[in-house]
Amino acid sequence: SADIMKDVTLGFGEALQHCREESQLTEEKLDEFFHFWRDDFKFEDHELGCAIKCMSRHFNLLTDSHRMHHENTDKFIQSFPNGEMLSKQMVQIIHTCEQKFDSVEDHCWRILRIAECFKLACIAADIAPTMELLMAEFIMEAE
Ligand code: M21
Repeated sequence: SADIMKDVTLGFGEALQHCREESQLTEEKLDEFFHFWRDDFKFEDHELGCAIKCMSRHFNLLTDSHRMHHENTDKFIQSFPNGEMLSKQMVQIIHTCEQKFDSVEDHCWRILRIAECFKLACIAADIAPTMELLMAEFIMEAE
């Protein structure tokens, strides 16, 4: 399942180029989205939350109230090889994280907290991809 998450991360990360301008995220702050899974990745910048919001919207994964669109998110994850094995679990993790931070009114801040919560829950559930796996695939795609 680390392999599935690798594909979902790289697929989701493709929206980054569309969202740099809107989110005002500088190249240095997030040169590649797969750094999301690094141990030292920092969930500090408001713009990062805005970028993830924009990327989610790019794939139509948000409702009008900027919450996860369950059906679209499930379909998005299922669009990756073996995604159906992980889609229910991922949607559940994100939903649980959403509830935890529901009182945060600012969309970018709330989504940033949800993203951090999602990462930690994936590591705990042993479905996070390894950096080695992500790097190898990223380099292959670039070649
Ligand atoms: C699947 C690979 C990376 C995904 C990272 C971001 C996931 C963060 C989830 C935020 C969802 C926002 C929901 C809004 O309530």
